[in-house]
Amino acid sequence: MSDEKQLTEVEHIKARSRHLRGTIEEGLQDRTTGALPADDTQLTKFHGFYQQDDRDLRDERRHQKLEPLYSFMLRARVPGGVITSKQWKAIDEIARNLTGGGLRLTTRQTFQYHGILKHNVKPLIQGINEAMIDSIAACGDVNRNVLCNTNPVESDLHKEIYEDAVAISKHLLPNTAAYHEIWLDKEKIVNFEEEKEPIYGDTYLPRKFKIAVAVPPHNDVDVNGNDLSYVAIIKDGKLLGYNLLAGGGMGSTHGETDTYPQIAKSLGFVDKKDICTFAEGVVTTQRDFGDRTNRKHARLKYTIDDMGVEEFKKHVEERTGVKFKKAKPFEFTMHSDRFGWVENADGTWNLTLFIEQGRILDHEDGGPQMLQGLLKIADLHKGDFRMTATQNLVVAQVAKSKKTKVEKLAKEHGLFREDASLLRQNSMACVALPTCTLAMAEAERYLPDLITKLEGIVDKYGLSDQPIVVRMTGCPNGCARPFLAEIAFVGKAPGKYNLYLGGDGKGTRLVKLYKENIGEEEILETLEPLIEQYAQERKKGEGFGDYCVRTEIVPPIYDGRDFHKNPEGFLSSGI
Ligand code: SRM
Ligand code: SF4
Repeated sequence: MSDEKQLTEVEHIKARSRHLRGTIEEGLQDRTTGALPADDTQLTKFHGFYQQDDRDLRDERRHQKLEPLYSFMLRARVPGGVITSKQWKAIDEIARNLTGGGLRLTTRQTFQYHGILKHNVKPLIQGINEAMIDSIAACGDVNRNVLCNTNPVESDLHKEIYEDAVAISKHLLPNTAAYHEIWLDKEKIVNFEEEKEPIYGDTYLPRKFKIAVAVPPHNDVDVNGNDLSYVAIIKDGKLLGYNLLAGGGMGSTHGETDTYPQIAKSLGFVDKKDICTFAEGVVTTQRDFGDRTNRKHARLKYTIDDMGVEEFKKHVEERTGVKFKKAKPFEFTMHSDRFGWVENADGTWNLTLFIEQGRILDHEDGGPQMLQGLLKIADLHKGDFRMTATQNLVVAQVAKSKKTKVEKLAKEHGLFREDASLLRQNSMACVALPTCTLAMAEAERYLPDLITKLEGIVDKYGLSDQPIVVRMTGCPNGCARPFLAEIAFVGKAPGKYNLYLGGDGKGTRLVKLYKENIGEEEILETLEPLIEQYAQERKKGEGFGDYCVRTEIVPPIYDGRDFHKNPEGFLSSGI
């Protein structure tokens, strides 16, 4: 347990928050500012929203002696990313009426609204709740949205696994009534001391916590970017149980080598009946042993690396009263979504749409009317929608008779992008500017242009049929999981990025820094000869990241503790 004196300020805010209530209600009433009191902005995360300001307008507002243009971003909690057509219509209406417009699909299978003014936060939360969607625990130091492989009805097994993901999510929800009191006007609990948080305790977790459920061979949920992952073990069409992996994560800080992205470590196999017991065991071990004195060292990956896997397992087993069994073999071969149509076991069809950087907008400049297109599809479609962990959208369980109409609508509204190259389809960027308070460089607004330039190079060397996983983030927090890509750009300063290479295209190996702090010209000058070499020298079926490792352009990194090391004999790895 951490020493009380050294606890971070956030720990104190949580402790005195009366289970996440703070003074959020009072702050909402204050119309003299568009902002909330600073302490409450830590607590609102647990309710699913962040205070932001438009960074494009900061200087102008400062010159005009105005406070920053504050608004809020709200993230919904949608385990496994499944939304009915009826719910889609409701979230669309809210986007039009109460936000800055549009929706943003995230890298964790949910959606965000941006640009919500303070007085609209409550009506918005009430609106999504009326549609049976909530935002509690979408952010904050608790377990967040549980990811699940996106084609859960492709077979009965997928459905069963999706239901397991939902069960884990429910089991780990905070118990506080604060959300219902503040946003849904439910009766207030008079004596909050009697309100118990049996899993989290009064100060919740030391840091955010993330869970994914994967169905091999698809690693579409990026198990290695999660604190805890369940990998379904299937034999002869039957779900035997899950291998558990723990301690994955992406966040790091430039120049601080004791922070690093990490690959999850194997804990062992657990029976299906024990999935929630083990989720609770891992979460409470992290609750009690995670570092509450330094938020940069507070994620589960550091708890496990400091304690050692065997010791960590021992603590979990003591709490659960159940032992881990020997991990069973599995293999991932795919990292990305499968675009286009796929038939389900029940004869219905799933259509995976490529939504570039997850942004769904009705463009003003005569560009695609994406929101409208999806609304029309939701009107006609009786199945559901599934958000993927790579910011794309599946129109799921489409009746065979509706396939042609759905496809036509998707094409007419820029949602079915047959022109998108494989490079583009496999690219992903985080939100970054203008809304993200932590962004050091552009990502979502810039990557599409950079991809166009990279497409030129890839085409020139005859590699347009080669999927290469390219990811960009505006800072090293890693929201688009760049450290698991084959080529990663991580923002350092406006227009400048660190270039990393060497992921394996399956999300099971980390990238390594290749060049630091470079702008577009140098990015293209660096990558072109490497891509040319790859085109000439690659082995059959060899991906770009694997080629970079085989030819020792970068060393292979399977443990984040090696992320900053520079082994001798490797070209440029010491940059
Ligand atoms: Fe993230 C913080 C956006 C997935 C690691 N992330 C943020 C904030 C809230 C900035 C802030 O704290 O003020 C960003 C809001 C930007 C905006 O304007 O919307 C933000 N993160 C996102 C999203 C929307 C990126 C996207 O383009 O889709 C993703 C929302 C996921 C969701 O629906 O829950 C998102 N963030 C991730 C992921 C990927 C994942 O979880 O699979 C990671 C890396 C995995 C991990 O957690 O290790 C990630 N976000 C972070 C971190 C670094 C955490 C760390 O361990 O150091 C921060 C900063 C922090 O927590 O202090 C952060
Ligand atoms: Fe913001 Fe950095 Fe996350 Fe991008 S990676 S959304 S810039 S915190």
